[in-house]
Amino acid sequence: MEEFGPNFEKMPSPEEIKALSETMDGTSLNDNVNETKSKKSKVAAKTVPLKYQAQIMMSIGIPREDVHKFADAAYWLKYFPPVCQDDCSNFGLAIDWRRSFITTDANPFYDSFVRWQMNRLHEMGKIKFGERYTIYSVKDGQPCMDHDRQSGEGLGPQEYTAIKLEVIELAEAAKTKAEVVKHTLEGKKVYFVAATLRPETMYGQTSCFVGPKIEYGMFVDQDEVYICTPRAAKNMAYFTIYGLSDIRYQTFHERGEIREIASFVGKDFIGSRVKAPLSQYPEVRILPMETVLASKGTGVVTSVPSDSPDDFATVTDLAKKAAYYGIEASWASLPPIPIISTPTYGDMAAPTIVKQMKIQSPKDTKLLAEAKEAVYRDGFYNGVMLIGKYKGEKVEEAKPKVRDDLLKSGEAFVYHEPEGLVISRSADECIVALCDQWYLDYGEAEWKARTEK
Ligand code: ZZB
Repeated sequence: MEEFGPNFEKMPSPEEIKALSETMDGTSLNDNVNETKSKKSKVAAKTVPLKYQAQIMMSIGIPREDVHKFADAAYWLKYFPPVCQDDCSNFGLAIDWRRSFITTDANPFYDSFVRWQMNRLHEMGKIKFGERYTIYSVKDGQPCMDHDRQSGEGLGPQEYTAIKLEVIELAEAAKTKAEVVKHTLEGKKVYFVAATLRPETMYGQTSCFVGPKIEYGMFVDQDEVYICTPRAAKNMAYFTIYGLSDIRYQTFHERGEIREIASFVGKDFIGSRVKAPLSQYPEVRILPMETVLASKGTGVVTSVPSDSPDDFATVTDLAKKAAYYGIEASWASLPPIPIISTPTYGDMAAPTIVKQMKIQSPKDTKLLAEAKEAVYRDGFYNGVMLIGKYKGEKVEEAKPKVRDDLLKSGEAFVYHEPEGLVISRSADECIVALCDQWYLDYGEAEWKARTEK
């Protein structure tokens, strides 16, 4: 125990840590040394900027002269189990340690058990290889799983449908900024890309929102140009794998290649005319929405005031204060279209609930969140389509069909991003990338049915 346990008496002095960091990259960590010393744990390693493994090890009390021993992977297995046992005993846990064992190939018995298990699963066709959407750090050039994260543990990829709204005419301010790239744009279609979880509501689009202060870019891919936030473009750039991917439904044919040809703020686009797929209106306008988050989706939000309380509150406000927002009232006044019938809120769920809850403005964020939840639940589980190819079908059934149609027609593509902010230990904001990997196919229906018998 003595030999392997952490020796807090021998904690490195601030000078030692400073000296170490300086020999490593010439920078100093002394501002954080005291804080580091008081948090001897993985948490400390995650919350203070310790850059090297050696520094993290010393911060948890491993003497400097022992750090080099960890270069041998087997030494980790020798060092940590007794420390862990000690901590458990100090907690007062009653554990029968006779049953403890190491679960790597350092233990030949356990290793042969895992080999047997893997070979069995392989024979049964349950071990597969292929492309999977994975949380990924571009800086590290590899997937970033829980242990590699500074924050965002437990978060996975979130899938959206990215709707392509073709530009008919850009607003003057955006046109001026795009003037210098006129030649690049020649012969290409330009699209605003809106991320949605509700593809079945696209029949009811009456406008499309951008955050007036948010930064957007124009990104080129072969014959098409996309307008979205740079953050979203970075995600889109990793949905393909060279030579392997089925790229029909993807953007950015070349992995990792992001070609931003012009940048804008949302305000530049206000008033632009676009074609919204499936909408009953032949064209709709780009309008401002203060509550659009730059950190979510593409930063472009298509507006369905019949079924989204946020959208209804925003267009109502915009129409009322058109002069203040510098828009024409008519741009925000296209009547909502009844697209889904719900038992609780009728054919115009969003206007109904906004009235019922007395929501006054888009700034009533708490009430709007409640309204959204209620309308979403009622629409998804109990709603029936009033329009389109799947008229009369339940929303739950129509949703994937409408989505497939949009993907097949090229009016949408699949978009993934992390469900929340994920930062790697190397301080990189992670994205979602399509990666080749081995995986266990436990979840599919036929397998479940067989094991449940
Ligand atoms: C069309 C639509 C029609 C939407 C509807 C909703 C509803 P959630 O569940 O909170 O993740 N959205 C997308 N990106 C942003 C952003 N950057 N900032 C603010 N809002 C954004 O919500 C997902 C929805 O949030 C998306 O689906 C999009 O609006 C919006 F009838 O697209 B939706 C009851 C909701 N109805």
